[in-house]
Amino acid sequence: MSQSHEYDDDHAVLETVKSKVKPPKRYQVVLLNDDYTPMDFVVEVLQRFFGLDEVKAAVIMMAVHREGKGVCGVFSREIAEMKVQQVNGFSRANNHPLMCQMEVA
Ligand code: TYC
Repeated sequence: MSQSHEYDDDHAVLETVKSKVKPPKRYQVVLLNDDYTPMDFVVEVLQRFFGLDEVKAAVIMMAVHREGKGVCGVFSREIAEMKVQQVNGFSRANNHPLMCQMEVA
């Protein structure tokens, strides 16, 4: 907290208090391209863990495929951590190298 003083028209001392509390950071959950994960599997991941319909999932998958990386969504730190674990766990359980990570938005 930082405090300062001002004076109003009646010369009364007014105290202003500035909060240093910042809004929580937001995190992008990002998928990375690779040469081995099937396109259908990536589309399924985007539908299953990010609630996207098939068309939106396919658009994001193709963007990742072409550009190397793409954002699946933006979340609080806790939710982003959970999504990354879910996606990487599901990919490993299905023997695909698909990589999901988080970045500060
Ligand atoms: N490049 C993969 C292929 O050609 C498809 C793919 C897309 C893999 C997105 C990962 O995050 C990814 N089968």
